[in-house]
Amino acid sequence: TITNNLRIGVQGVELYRGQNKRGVELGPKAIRETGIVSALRNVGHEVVDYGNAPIMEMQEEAQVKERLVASVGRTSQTVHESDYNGYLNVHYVKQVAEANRMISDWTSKVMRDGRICLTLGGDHALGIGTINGASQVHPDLGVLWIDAHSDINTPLTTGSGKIHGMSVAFFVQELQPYMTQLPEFSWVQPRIKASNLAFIGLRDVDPAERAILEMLGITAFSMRDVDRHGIQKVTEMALNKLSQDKKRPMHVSYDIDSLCESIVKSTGTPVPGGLTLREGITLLEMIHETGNLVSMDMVEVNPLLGSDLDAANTAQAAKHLILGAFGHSRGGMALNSIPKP
Ligand code: HAR
Ligand code: MN
Ligand code: MN
Ligand code: MN
Repeated sequence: TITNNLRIGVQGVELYRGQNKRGVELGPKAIRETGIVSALRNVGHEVVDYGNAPIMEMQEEAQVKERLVASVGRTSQTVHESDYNGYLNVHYVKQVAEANRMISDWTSKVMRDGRICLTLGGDHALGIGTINGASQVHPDLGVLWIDAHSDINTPLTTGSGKIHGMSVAFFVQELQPYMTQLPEFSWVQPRIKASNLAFIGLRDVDPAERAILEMLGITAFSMRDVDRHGIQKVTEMALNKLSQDKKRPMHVSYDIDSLCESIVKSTGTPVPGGLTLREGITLLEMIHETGNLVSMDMVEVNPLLGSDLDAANTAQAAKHLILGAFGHSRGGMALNSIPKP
C-alpha cells in the first residue's frame, strides 16, 4: 500500500573523487538548504537526518573548501588527476573505494532501522556504496538508473578515468567476468542481475558502454525513447521489465544531469536535450505509486558551477524530484494525509 507516513532516513555523502570538479561535495548542504527534510515531514513522513557520512578526507576537505569559498567567493577548479598504478587509468581508486565502503555500511544500517534511505550526493560513484548496502538488505533489489550517462564503463573501457562513469559496472553480476577486479573494491558484492537494472534518460553513451548494454541485454531508454513514447509509457515499460509481479524492492539512483542542461546548469557534465523537470517528477511519482521504493540517491548537484541562481535552481529541482518520489501531490494533499500538529 502507498502511504504518506513512511519512515525515511536521510544521509549526506560529500564524495567528489569520482570525478574532477570540486563543489559536488557541497551538494548535500545545498539540497538540505532547500528545506527538503521539513518538506518531507509536511507530506506526512517521519524523517531522521543522519547527517553526512563520516568520510574523513572528504569532510576535512569540504570544510577547507567552504572557508575558501567564504573568503574568495564562488570558485571551482579541476583537481589533480592521479593514475592507478601507472597502468590502469582509474583515478582516486583508494579514496573512492574507502568512501564507498563507509557509504555501504551507513546505507544498510539506515535500512535495517526500518527506513527508506535517501542519500544526498556527492558524485555518482556513491551509487556503488548505496546499492551494495541496499542489496545487502534486499538481495532481489531492482535498480533504476536515471541519467544522461550510462555510467557502465569498466576500468579498462573508461576514457576519462572517472569512477562516477563506472559505478554501474561494479554491481552488475554478469559483467564481472569482463571486469578488471580492483583489490580496493573487492568487498563489493555484485548482486544486481542485468535483468534487474534499467536506465532512463540516456543521451551520452560511449561506444564501449553501448556494447556492454547490448551484450547483457540491459533495458535502456534513451531520450529518443522518451520523445517517441512519452515519459509515462517509458516508465511503465521500465517498471514492467524490472518486476513482472510489481513486488521487487527498488533503488532509484537519480543523477540530476538526467534533466535538461537548460534547467540544470549546476552539475559537472550537463548534456542538452534531457528530461524536463515535469517529466522527472512524473517518473518519480510513478515510482512512489509502486510502493516499492526502498532507497534513493540524488546526485551530481554542484553548487559551485554556474551562477548563484543556477545553483539555487538546480537544488530546487532536486527538492521537487525528491518530493515526487515521496508522494507529494501536485494536485494538493488530501486532508487526512496532513500530519497533526
Ligand atoms: N562516459 C563518460 C566517462 O566514462 C562520462 C561519464 C560522465 N559523467 C556523469 N555520469 N555525470 O553520470 O567518463
Ligand atoms: Mn588520467
Ligand atoms: Mn551518473
Ligand atoms: Mn550523468
